[in-house]
Amino acid sequence: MHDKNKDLDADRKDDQGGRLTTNQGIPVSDNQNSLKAGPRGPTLLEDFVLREKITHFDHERIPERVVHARGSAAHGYFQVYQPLAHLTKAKLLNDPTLKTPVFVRISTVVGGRGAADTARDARGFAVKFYTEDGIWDLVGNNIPVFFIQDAIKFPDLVHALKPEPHNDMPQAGSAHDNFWDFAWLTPEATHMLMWVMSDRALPRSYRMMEGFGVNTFRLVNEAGKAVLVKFHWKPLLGVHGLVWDEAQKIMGKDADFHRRDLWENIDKGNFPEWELGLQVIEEADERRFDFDPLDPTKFWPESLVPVQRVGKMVLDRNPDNFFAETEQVAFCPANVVPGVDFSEDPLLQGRLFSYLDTQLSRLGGPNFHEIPINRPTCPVTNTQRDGHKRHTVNVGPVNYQPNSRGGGCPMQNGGSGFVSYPAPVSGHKVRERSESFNDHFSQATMFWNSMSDPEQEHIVDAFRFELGKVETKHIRERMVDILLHVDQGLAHRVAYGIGVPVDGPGNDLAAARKRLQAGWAKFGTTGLPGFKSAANSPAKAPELSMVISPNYPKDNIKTRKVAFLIADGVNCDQVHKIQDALTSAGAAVELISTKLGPVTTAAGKTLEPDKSFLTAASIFYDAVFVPGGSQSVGTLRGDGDALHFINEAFKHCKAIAAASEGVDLLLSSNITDPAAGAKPAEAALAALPGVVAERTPTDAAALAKRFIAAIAEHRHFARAQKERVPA
Ligand code: HDE
Repeated sequence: MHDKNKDLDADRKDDQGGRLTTNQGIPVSDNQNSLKAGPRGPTLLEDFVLREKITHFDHERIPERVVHARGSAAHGYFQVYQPLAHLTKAKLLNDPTLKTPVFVRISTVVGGRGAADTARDARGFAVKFYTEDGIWDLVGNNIPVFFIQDAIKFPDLVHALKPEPHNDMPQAGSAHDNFWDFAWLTPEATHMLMWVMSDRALPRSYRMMEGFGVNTFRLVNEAGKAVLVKFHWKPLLGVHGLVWDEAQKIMGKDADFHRRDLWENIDKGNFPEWELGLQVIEEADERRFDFDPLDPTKFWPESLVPVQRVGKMVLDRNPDNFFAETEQVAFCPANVVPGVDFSEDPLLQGRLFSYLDTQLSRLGGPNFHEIPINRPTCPVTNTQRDGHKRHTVNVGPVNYQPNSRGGGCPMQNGGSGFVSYPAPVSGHKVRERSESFNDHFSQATMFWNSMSDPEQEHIVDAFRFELGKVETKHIRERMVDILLHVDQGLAHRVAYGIGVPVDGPGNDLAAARKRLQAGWAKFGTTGLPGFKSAANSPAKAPELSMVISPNYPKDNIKTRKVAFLIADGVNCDQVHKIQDALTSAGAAVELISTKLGPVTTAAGKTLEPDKSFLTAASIFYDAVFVPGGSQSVGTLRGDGDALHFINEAFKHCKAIAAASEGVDLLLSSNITDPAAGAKPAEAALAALPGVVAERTPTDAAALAKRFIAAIAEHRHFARAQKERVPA
């Protein structure tokens, strides 16, 4: 195996134990005082120690990425299960003994480098494979479709999404007039809007999130036969989301929520794993579907094109230095190895140009491939030389080709090098969109129809939130017109929440279409949609739902976080037994109390809380347990933070367990029985979905088992009562 980490060892440097020098190696006598003309006098220009230090500091920042500025990354490896010679000649996809090193960066798209992790946004999912044949960058997102069909629209999309130019607000979010103005004038964005308004845009963890290559690529085998392919990353921990209220609160209480989660879990040895999935369409079948496989606003339903899981990626090492690795890494979808090739997807074609171009200025010149994290693990030999920040000292006089002085070296590889797939191309030069890209709504409707009730509810709330922040009335109205083309029920529910009147169901669609078409014609939307309805796509695709999909198993609680609320007098036996059961099932438990410092249990023993209510909140946990102990629960019942903890966990539909007197804390909270619309009696409380409440627990193992089953479900949306639970 090529080992990227061994390669990086040459560049790793630990300054511990060394003597302080300048960058020129000159020993520094005093790093606390600048050179002055007398202790109270002015600083002298000759102070090269001060000048070098300040100058270096002044230039420590580089421009942040124009999109995907905020990200976290990790090292790992990829291994294929079986040779895929029938599909591709890519070596890493043909040798199951080969562990190909990877560096993966996951990012938000819109926010700046210092923005918060849990904003509503797509997430970038960029994988750099260091293969024997050079770098392959699979630069994807956690959403399989994109807003636009043609790269020429990308700068406008990003301008509209980013903070507005006059006041630089809002940070990291799309809830503002510019974005929604662009959205109604860009009907091809409708499908992706559905994804971004869903809980997919609020991942619980980067480790519990899918990745997609989005664009269509080709795989090419040794015989030169090509297929069209979509790449998927399927997380083995399942796919889980936050809810919006929770995500917003986390933005304030821990802006680094996802970054911390990834870092801490890799640190603890909980290495995240994803399986690589392939969807393959034979070139002969390219026209068989009611979507065009080259259209990046469409996904390929798995019932039509199944996903084959072909290998596994494991992330097992945190970076050593955020700047050197995570910030300086440069991904580019144009970096492909023999066996992988591009399709004519017009969005991909534009991307092939953009990444190298932006990196030239972001990383300061044409030699950024020499930055250790970007350096291939295989040899790099060519006649490209010089330029800003060149590190390699190329020796010898020969820097041209062909040459005889150097014996013709470096030699071309001919057929064993990267040979572009000879896709037949013909046509007139035109600025046009293919007719086959014209249906902008059918898959948005399929997405909506595939959601469970709570997921639909969340999408409605998200549209109401985003459009509720839009101040320009006609933008809100036109977005309702767009949603009428997705689903009339959706449109009516959104319209109700944002005060937009809509015509009665049945006769409103034609009027909406007229209004939209007039607007699109007036403001320059090209490629007017044909409003085709899908012919051979299924009405629903179960894989779209995070709740219903069989792709996302809910059978374990590995790496979930559970809070135990304790105070002096807590039942220590219950704490230990439930804690042992949960940790044996792979969860992490944290003890939370009114303050830090030892808690004395009812049995006179000592427990050390991990956090106090000041530094912990229910939003950081997947579930909460209240052990018994009358004194402990008495204290917690008198503590607003403890009651809020329970209310909030209930409101966010998380698993809640209580034993013995712990049940009283639940009864004192604002937990509401959704059926009765009122506080439940004790018997009804224990029957609520996701609530395990036992006044006289006889068998801790049985209680833990029920609790574990409730946590594995992730959320219990059946009891959603957000209006009634103050939290
Ligand atoms: Fe990117 N994108 N993008 N993008 N993109 C960048 O490259 C661009 C698109 C994606 O962790 C930039 O080095 C264009 C789709 C990720 O470093 C830039 C178009 C998808 C990352 C750029 C797209 C992506 C980027 C900014 C339309 C999902 C972060 C900084 C034609 C498949 C990679 C940089 C990292 C970054 C251009 C559309 C994913 C400006 C022109 C679709 C994950 O070059």
